[in-house]
Amino acid sequence: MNRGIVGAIDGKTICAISTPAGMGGIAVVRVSGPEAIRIASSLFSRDLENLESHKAAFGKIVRGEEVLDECLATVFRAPGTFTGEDTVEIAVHGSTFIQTELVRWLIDAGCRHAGPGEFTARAFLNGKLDLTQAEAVGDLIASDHAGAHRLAMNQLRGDFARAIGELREGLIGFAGLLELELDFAEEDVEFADRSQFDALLGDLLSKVSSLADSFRTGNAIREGIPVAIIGAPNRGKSTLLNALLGDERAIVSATAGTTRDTIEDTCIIGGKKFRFIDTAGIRETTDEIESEGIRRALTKAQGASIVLYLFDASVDGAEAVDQSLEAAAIGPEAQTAIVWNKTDLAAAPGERRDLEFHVSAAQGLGVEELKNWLAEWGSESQASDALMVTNFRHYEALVEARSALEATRSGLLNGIPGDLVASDVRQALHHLGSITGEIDPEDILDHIFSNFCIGK
Ligand SMILES: Nc1nc2c(ncn2[C@@H]2O[C@H](COP(=O)(O)OP(=O)(O)OP(=O)(O)O)[C@@H](O)[C@H]2O)c(=O)[nH]1
Ligand SMILES: [Mg+2]
Repeated sequence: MNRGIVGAIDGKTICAISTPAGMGGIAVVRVSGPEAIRIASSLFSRDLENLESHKAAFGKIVRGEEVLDECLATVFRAPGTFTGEDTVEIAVHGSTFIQTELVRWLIDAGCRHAGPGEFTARAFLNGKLDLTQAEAVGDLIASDHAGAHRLAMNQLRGDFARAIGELREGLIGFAGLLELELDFAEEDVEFADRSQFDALLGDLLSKVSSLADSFRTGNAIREGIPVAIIGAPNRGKSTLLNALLGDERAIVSATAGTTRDTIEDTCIIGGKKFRFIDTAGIRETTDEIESEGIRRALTKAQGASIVLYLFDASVDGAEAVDQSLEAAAIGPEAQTAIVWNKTDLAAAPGERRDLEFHVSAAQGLGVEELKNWLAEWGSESQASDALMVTNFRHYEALVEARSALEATRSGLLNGIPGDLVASDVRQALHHLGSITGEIDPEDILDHIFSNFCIGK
């Protein structure tokens, strides 16, 4: 049987290299479990067993006559440790040989090699972290810009878990009232006031909904705010993509219809991550492949937070703007900016509108101004300290909880028997609990921790 990481946790002392694979200045090997201090001490030139918690000792890794390295060993005593178990962190010189040899010696001395995410899984099982915090550890390690870092820190601090906890409490209170009513059902009394019920439920629903809806923004912060670059062929979309990225990412040519598929890449502007999407030029065509490219371009524009609609100052007239915007039918969710390109060849025609930029993508003119606006837009859209869902698993659970709550509400409105309504409430509780791990089907836990790498 294939046992997941949570099922495989056996109370043994585990060890693993916790720094990235490969050679470095130093590397840290982590040992955690009841025998951690004794085993580490048995390979160390100095006694670690009497070392105070959170103190480091400088010494040598030795086994008999063999000396492996000079290193620093830090002792952390349970329960005040990351995993909640006795832990020793051994900082050795970062040679791959020393690292793997030390792990081998530790295993010979009685450790078991840690599974993926096992340190964090132990922290969760020992009540040091809830599930959202355990996931935040992974997000924090993966964060590559300020926005993602801030979200992971908020989640690690437990803000999100607290909000979910409050929702669960509200729902448990609601379930209590409902059960009270069920108990008295035979006596044909309606115990609680149904309008009060509905108000309570409406409040829970709107909170769950707004959290679920925050995923769009939260995900944009983490994965990059989607910015679609669209326009007719040859307007310089690919040239602009390259200028924004500072990289020759897309092919540029004077032939109309050069870009056929969508091309995406991210870059960080003003601490915000943006995901730029270059698309096929929009025009009437009978070419099957090009048509598909245009369909994709319009779909990307629909899903983007920002659309940069490109025009060519040397060929397009002012009237092209309204015609094109109307034809593309971009929804209200996207912020559309007009970009007049090739202003090195001709001045942009017509009155200047709000949110209109004049650039020469080929010469890099005006691109800085466009970037500044993007950075500002990013800061404004993400300024709120409101809680944001960034994790797909949480989003899914919230959507499930929302539909269970909706079923509860319509059940109550339509006079469905109370025990059926109660089962919807239980479903909602189950989904909310799955976010923080207050229910514990092992498969959910395994799914989360198996996405971690060994050493976390
Ligand atoms: N003079 C001038 N030429 C430009 C500028 N930007 C792009 N071009 C030229 O315009 C032509 C088309 O550029 P692309 O970036 O391939 O245009 P595109 O919109 O991606 O075109 P498709 O992929 O065919 O839809 C190329 O020859 C570019 O060198 C500019 O700012 N000034
Ligand atoms: Mg192109």
